[in-house]
Amino acid sequence: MPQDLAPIPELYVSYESAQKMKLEAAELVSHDLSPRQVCDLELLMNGGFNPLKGFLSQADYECVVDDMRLADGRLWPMPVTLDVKADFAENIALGQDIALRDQEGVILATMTVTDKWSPDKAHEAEKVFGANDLAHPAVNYLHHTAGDVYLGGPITGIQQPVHYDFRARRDTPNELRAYFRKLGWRKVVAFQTRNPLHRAHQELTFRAAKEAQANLLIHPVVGMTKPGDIDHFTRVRCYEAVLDQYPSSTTTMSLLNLAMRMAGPREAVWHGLIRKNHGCTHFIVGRDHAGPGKNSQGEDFYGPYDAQDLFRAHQDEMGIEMVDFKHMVYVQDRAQYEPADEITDKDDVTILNISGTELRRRLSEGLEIPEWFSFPAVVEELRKTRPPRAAQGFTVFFTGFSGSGKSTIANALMVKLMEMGGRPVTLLDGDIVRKNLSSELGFSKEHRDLNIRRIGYVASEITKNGGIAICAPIAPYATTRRAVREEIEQFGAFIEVHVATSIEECERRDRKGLYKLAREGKIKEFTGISDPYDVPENPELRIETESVPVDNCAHQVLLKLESLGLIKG
Ligand code: PPS
Repeated sequence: MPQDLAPIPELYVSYESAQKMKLEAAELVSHDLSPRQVCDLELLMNGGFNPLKGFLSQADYECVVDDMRLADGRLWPMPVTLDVKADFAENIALGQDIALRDQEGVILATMTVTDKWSPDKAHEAEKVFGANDLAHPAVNYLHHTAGDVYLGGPITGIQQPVHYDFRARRDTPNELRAYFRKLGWRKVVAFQTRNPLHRAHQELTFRAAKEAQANLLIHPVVGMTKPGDIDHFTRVRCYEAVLDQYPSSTTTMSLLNLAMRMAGPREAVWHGLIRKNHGCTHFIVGRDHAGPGKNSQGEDFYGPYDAQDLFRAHQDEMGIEMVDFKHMVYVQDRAQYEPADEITDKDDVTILNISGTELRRRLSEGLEIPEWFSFPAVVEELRKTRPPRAAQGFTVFFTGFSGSGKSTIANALMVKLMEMGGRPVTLLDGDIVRKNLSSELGFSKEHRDLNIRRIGYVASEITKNGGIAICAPIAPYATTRRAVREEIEQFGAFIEVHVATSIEECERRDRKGLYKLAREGKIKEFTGISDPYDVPENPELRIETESVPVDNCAHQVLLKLESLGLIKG
């Protein structure tokens, strides 16, 4: 397929016009873009999403959802829509210009609103992602994060979103096109990735380039990838370490600020169109390209080669050729990587492989990662960001009735952990938090939830930064505890400890005299007396305190932490 390196249309106005527009746009009603919308807007403005000229109109949206095409018939597999809250949309009239601001409030673009509609999200999920299943990250986003109304219309670009990181590694489609022109790269094969590169990837990308007799563009996504992925800062440092492994001047790397949707086959076609816009002639599509993991039934959302099939069916129209991914394995006897399907003496040689799960296990337990699998510099970076469990931050979250003994046990645990040393320890006790963080809150469901979410936020920051957070609120609602768990588990372990002292025993002890007042109706909404408590169903640990000394209760927690590998005995 012929390479096209002529400049691609961008949606930016000239510098002078932009200065003028910026002043005028300050008067417009403005929409604060979500992180995903900032990514989308950048690629709209710089031509990465060519031929789109703005966020999709309703007619384009409906055709894209149902047929993977714009209303004029051109191939476009992914709805790129501006979702907003219904109350914001209510005050927007068709034909009105709005300003689009980034998260700091900088005006990046204006949009003339030509369309406004409430999408059928379940239908969008079925058609675009293959199932209306919340286990799919983009379906979950659609239902739980995206606004209920979509606005469509053409964009006028004022300025690019600002990036402070890896600036020299970020290129617009036109910058890459100019680079390829300058170096005379007539064929370029792009490799899309959201994971660190190990030796197998280096081998397969090198082979793909050789096969297509092309130069190689490592084109990692640094916008938004699958929740739980390794952060892009670490990944880019890893990619930089691997770049030296390619023959010099055959390969380059550029960062793509795309917000992925993990839409498998449709996403592969989308990725191909985006790379075509960046001046590439070939694109590597692997097994389960942009796969979102398992659905709520524990099955894969897409077949392993669905993405390759859909890409192949459209590649002529797209003008970019697929290079299918070879599954590379390490043949120990020959000390080299080979495509699994080309090994004819499988029974006579030893084939080695380390899966993603095994790699994570080795990292979390601080075990060896062999040189045949990855490059020492990559492993070093990964070890920094995924230290062994015994060096990671974690949260111990006590829950139970007032007077159950949470604070006493939490205090004892804190002292024991401080005696052991190694990581900073912070205690977020119910009473302390209510004095310092939540002094204006009462005990309604809404206020209790807010209180627990604040504790969860602070604990997640502590956990992220390698510390130990010990929380000891009542936290009566299971859904709120679950939300806090999810927030914290992105960064480290969450150990829920149910201090299971019965309400009768708490009332008998009545250390603060509150139960008496609650019985007399002088304190309202008192947990266990006049307010509910959801007993944790599957806490990591349940402690009975009635005839067990505090020291022993704290010791039970320590034993649990030890068994989870979070502390060393
Ligand atoms: S919650 O539900 O998690 O937000 O509660 P928490 O922040 O842990 O605060 C509980 C402490 O506040 C005192 N207190 C009450 N508890 C329960 N219900 C009502 N209505 C209430 N009013 C005041 C009580 O002393 C709790 O302290 P602890 O340490 O749990 O005994």
